[in-house]
Amino acid sequence: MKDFIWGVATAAAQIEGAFNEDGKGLNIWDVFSRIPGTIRNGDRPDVACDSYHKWKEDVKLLKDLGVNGYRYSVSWSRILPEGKGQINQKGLDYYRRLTDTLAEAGIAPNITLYHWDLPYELERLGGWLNRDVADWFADYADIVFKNIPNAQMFATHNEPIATYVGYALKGFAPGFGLEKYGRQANHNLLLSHGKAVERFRSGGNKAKIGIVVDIWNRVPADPCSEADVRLAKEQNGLAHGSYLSPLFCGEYNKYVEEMMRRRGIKIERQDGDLSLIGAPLDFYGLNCYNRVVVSSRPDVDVKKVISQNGGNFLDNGNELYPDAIYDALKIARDEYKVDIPVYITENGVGFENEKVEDGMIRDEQRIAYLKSAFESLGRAINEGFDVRGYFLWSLTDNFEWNAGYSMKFGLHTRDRQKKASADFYRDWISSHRDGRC
Ligand code: GCO
Repeated sequence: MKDFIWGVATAAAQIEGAFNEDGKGLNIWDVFSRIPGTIRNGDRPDVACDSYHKWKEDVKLLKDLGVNGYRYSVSWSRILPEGKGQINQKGLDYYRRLTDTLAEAGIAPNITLYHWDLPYELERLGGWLNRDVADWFADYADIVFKNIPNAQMFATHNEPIATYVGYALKGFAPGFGLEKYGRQANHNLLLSHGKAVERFRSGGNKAKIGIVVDIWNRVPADPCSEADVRLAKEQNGLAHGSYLSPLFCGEYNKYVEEMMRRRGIKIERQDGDLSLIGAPLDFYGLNCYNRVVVSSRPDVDVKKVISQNGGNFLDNGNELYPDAIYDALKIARDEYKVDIPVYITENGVGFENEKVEDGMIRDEQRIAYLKSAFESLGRAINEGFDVRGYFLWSLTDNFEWNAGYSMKFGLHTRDRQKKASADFYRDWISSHRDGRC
């Protein structure tokens, strides 16, 4: 396929550091990570990979890999320290320089507007629980659309479920724990997406716009058990269904509606919200790492079931399930009517320990994972799925949210030392330019 993109993906809060430099305002992860017990080893994103200062080194790594796309996010509070109002010109200039440099190097700039780092000043106003956030986001998005003209793709949001987790399950920033909050945050976030898309279209921007939703397909441990099948369906509905139904099917997900009715949860929605949320997009970004086998029976050891069925595991305990991407593409197309071009916007694997030999990190397990993912991707493309690109997570080890720096996903270390997988990916790209795997 002409113009297939082989890229890598990163996110501002995970790589940039410089958390309080050159006018940047705090975001909710800067603050959350300062609460004792939230992040493993008390790690903080303050410095991360120092990409704010070392972005040229990152571009060099991208060139060495031979990628023709780079997916990164811009930090809302670096551009608008208070989330709205006064623009921080130095922040905007940073992203403009990076984007222009990539474009000149023939590396398509693919910008995510929101990768979980809400400006803390907006959190103080209620954050994603305040319906006004949809307009604040649209205003911010518009500033980026107008000031970064060389971007080729924009995603409004990355994995909206992370915001749900931050408001309903305490696990992520800002750290609330009410289902009702999670559901309200979801709604306001989707609305912010719709309003940003509206602004993008009215501005006549020549780039493409989409959204990134992850799919971790829940599969019943016992496909003959009605309870397992029902559990898997419900979990899928409550997870990716929460987003894909309103975005692509023009309706709220039935499992979400059922759950809210059962639990007496009411949230604020207005007429017209759904049609804004469901506005046509240019692409769908699929983040896909693995499937999840679920059982309704607490006495069932899911790992055992997988092994008995011939499944394999990586050293980190993750299942090595080759068809995760293929299955997720099928779900998007068949269950949620996604009929626009798809980019795999994230795929990769993390380890706490990696083998070092003769001073080189021999991350063979990552290579095995990638090979099997590419095979599955190839099968999907051969069968006619309209996949236009693949972005590997991630360029360097980075701040992996609650896992801090202990979970490593990079083709390079944080100090930019190359791992064996970087050579593997470079060679893979050069022999599969056309996207055939
Ligand atoms: C994710 C995030 C990344 C993670 C990656 C590895 O979308 O979950 O986009 O920020 O670091 O997925 O867990």
